[in-house]
Amino acid sequence: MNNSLKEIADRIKKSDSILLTAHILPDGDSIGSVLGLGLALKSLSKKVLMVMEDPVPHLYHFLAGSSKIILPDSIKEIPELVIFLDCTDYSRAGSKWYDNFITDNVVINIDHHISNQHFASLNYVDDSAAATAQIICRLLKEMNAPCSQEIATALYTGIVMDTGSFKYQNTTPDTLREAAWLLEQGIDLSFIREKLYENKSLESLRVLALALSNLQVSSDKKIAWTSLSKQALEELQVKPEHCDGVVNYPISIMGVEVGLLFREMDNGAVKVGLRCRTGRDVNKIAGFFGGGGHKLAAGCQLDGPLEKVINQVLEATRQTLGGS
Ligand SMILES: [Mn+2]
Repeated sequence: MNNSLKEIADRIKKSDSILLTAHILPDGDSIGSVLGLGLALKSLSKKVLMVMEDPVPHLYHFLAGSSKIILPDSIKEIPELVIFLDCTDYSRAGSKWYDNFITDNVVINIDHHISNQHFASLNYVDDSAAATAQIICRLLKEMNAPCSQEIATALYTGIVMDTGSFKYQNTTPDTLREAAWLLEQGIDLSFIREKLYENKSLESLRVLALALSNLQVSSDKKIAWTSLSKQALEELQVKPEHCDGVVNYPISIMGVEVGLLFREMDNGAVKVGLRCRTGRDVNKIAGFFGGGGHKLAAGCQLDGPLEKVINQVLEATRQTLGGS
């Protein structure tokens, strides 16, 4: 059962010290939501603790306040109120560091995932929202909280990242209305675009070049895949994070229905990233190998060697596509 946004707003207004957290392996929406709400509450003179179990990725360091997000080890006092953002359940925020805070405290859960467990004392889950940041926009208006350019930039980043720059199916008229409201707060689109999309490392482009040169397509042109061997990655002297986003290239070829990326890791295991077009389901393929994700984007991990894994996953993919 959902509480109303007004109930959530009233509870927040009553609290002086508030801890905000979001899921592990933070993304644009979790960070944007924590910063957007966190900075707004600070400007209302609340004592705010922003906590995440994993560090903020370099990509999001441009967001004001990102250096104020702390690791659980640095928490020194127990807050009055704990708010979980973009988390389907407690465990999404990490490994139990929050146990001390959730037993006697009021906990608020604000999220947009359909699988949310309504785990808190007060819950606001809207699965029609494209991003948790979109819900935070509504909450700020409900609270009459100020939305500075810095707050708006964080929330806009959350919406942009969860909608693939307004390309994904989750983009609704309401998503665009909240984005429009953020634009009205004076955000600088050129600044955000440069930071998010024109800020790549040379290493990441070198990895992409390697992946594209290894690109292969099945004889029926429905499956495209590429691989990054441990040896080749070592020669380029790159880190795993430099491989982010490469998985989206095989599926971008005209007519291809499933795109795959095989990356050999230091320990010899192979990470497989799977992408497909609407109507197909790579979650099933990943699940077959003990992995998972969503219909259109999933992942799994298999024991090497690389060539064996490529053959196994290609075979499973061919079967899923119907004997092609
Ligand atoms: Mn999200």
